[in-house]
Amino acid sequence: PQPVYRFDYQAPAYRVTHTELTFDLAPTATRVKARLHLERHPDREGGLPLELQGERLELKAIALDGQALDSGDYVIDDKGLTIARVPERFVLETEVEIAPSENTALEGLYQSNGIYCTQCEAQGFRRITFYPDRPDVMATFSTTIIGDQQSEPVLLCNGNPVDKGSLEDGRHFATWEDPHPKPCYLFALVAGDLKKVEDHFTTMGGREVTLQLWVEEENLDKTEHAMASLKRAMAWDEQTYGREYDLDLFMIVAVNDFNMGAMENKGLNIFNSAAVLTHPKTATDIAYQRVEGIVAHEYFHNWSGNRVTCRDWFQLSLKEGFTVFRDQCFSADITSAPVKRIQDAAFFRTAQFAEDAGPTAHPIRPDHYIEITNFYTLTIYEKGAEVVRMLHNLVGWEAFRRGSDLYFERFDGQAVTIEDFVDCMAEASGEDLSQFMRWYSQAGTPEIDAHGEYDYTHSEYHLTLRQRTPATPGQPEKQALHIPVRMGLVGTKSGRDLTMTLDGESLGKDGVIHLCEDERTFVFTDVAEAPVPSLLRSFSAPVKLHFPYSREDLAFLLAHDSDGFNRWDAGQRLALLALDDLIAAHRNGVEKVMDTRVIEAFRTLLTTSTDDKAVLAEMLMLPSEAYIAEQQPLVDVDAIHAAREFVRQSLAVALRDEFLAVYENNRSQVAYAPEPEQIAERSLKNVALSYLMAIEDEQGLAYCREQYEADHNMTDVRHALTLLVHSSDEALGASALKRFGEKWAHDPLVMDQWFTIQVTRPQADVIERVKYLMQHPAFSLRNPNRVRALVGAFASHNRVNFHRLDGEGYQLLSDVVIELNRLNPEIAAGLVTPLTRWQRFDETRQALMRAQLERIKAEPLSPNVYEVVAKALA
Ligand code: HT7
Ligand code: ZN
Repeated sequence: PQPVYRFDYQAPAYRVTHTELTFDLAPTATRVKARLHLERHPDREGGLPLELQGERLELKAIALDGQALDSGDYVIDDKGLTIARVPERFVLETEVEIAPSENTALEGLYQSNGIYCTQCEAQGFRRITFYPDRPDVMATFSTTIIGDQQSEPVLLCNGNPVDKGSLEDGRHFATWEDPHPKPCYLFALVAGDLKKVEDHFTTMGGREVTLQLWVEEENLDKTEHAMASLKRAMAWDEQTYGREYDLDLFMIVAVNDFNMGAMENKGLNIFNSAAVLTHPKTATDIAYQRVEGIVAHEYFHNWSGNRVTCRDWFQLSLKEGFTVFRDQCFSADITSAPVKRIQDAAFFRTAQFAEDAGPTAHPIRPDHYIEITNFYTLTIYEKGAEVVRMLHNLVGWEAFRRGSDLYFERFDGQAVTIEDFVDCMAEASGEDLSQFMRWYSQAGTPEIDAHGEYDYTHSEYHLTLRQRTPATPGQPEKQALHIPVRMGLVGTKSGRDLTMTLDGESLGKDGVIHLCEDERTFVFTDVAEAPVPSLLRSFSAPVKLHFPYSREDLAFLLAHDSDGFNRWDAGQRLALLALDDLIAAHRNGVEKVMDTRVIEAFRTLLTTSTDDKAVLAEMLMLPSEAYIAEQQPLVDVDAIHAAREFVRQSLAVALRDEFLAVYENNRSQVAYAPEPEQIAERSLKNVALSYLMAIEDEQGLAYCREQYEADHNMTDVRHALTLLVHSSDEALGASALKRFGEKWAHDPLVMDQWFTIQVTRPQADVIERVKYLMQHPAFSLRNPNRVRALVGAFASHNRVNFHRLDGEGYQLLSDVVIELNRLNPEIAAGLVTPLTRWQRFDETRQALMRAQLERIKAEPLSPNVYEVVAKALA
């Protein structure tokens, strides 16, 4: 497969001003008629051939300006249709046949549980009809859908419904018009037996918008939270960004088979059912929060993505980075801002840092790709959002908002670039952002080596920061980035933030310093007492910060830092230092000894009263095995697991009574609501229960059983069941697990949780369990949620077993990847990721992982899997 290069961009030779589509639906023989109103692009010369993309389409008819074309007038190959000679302005009519029921890739038009639905981003529309399938071709659409009255009573499309009626043979039709020009990746169609819940929203301009949520009938009782989230998101976008919804109807449809979380099609968002359905008995707090975030994210795309879209797919982070930033701020505003930041940063530092350090590392704006669906990555989304966040912090909210207004106004209805966005921010703020732009082109995680010294004689604090970014594939040399470091100096005597003065200017007690060169020393004057620096507050830049903190420094920051994020981070760093020693001890066969400073720090946390239970719960969680591994030059999965277990158990033994008290004080059983205070209590209580179960404490076990049997809400039930099933005595959880599986056999989203709980068991027999569960009637390789819940969860969240020294875990994953490569290349390419991260394992594991990658590479591969595997082996 050939790569596409960013610098090869050219405006399209022809643009489409209006698109008329007619779908005559049938599972194996859907007919799609297209009437495209085309004209030469003003920036391109005349006489160029018309090139339309099209894949897996059977052409049935073709006419230009009403004249049927001869087979000699055009060429069709596996990429599309080319007509050598066309006029300056013309109408092209085509009719093709496609087979939605055979579409297992879930791109284009497919059937999910009998429901017809589409997924066109990034390049799925070319599986529907011949079209210039690129985001810079924006047209108005008029679509007629013909379906069976019985099996497809509901016929939905983008925009507004304008006509409907009955036809012969039990068929009926609906016509929709979308007045907003859009690229074809935002096209959507849904047809099937769906039921709706309806609500309304009055926009700030007084427009009455009908909101509809379409689901299968049995899920009607799981829609309340998504609808409430949508209304909150609509109000937030008006208040925060001045963005108003622009149609009379906004629809969300839930489907079972979906490759990602959801899709922002204009006026008709299509959602993975897991990203929209909730009920206290079936969904955890985390699922509720995820639904809220995704509903908001897709809604926010109506402006950041749809009204203003991307010129080409290299600009993907233009819409995704900005929209993730917007959804993060929304969630922070309606839940707990510090906890949201801690959770986002913890995830980012584990998963995006690993991506940036691996063979598929790429800039936020890549220069080339083979398969664009492989670039829906944490780098494009999450690092893109971090960069927008830095921009926001650099220019300040008011200038950022002016820049955002300018961007939406200047580029409304256009397909633009990342420069266009950053230029608006520069114009609105007057800042020179030219160096900042490097964040978009340079891959890899910058590392800052910092050290500081207090000069008692002159009352100065000297802080030196040096930046370096490790080489990444194709980018051996790196340039200095503009890194904003938010910080404070915490006085060791007072325990308070000291006022910072830099170059004669006051930075206040919490300020930002800018590292723009390779190295710089910042001299703070009038520093009245020796401080401990609190650096990179709120994770102000997506970098790794190394500072030679002593354990005493970290315990001090954990107790005194005014920044909640850095208090949490100090605890994580303290735990990591203790874990380092224990990992070494395990490897050297030396007796493990617990660092009492960690125990005392935890004791203080547990016994000091706090209003912020959510932050406390986060502080009591140890760094994950994946994050610990991220810090190690050579990953020893067994030592990491053993060390972390040792810390958990030591803390539980030493602080058993404190954990019990926390559990007992936080188990109110009020009616479930996904509200921040309740979520915080549940989270704190369940962290305490995890510690008690780490030592299988008798009282803890009794509480755990009680919590499971009380069946109050899924958060508590799932947590208790996980602890029982993951305990060393398998019998403890066996009966509960069986009953859970029987009770929820009818609910695929709950069965996903049942699969995940079992395959993340740390005990050694789990691989057999994974294989066994793959034969379970509730499992299907064709459903991405099932694959992620079972195989994905095993490979990513059961590190000791996936990395088993006999290579069985690797073999299992590659078997699945090979099979899935034929069915759903996009999911297969994502699933292979853990195998591609072989570089920091021991030689034996490296060889085993590479052998499986070679085995996969020897297969006839989709471009998706090929690209990932080839990079991993390069
Ligand atoms: N913009 C959407 C991306 C998406 C997608 C991409 C490739 C293949 C399938 C997909 N489904 C959705 C989702 C979003 O970021 O909002
Ligand atoms: Zn998005």
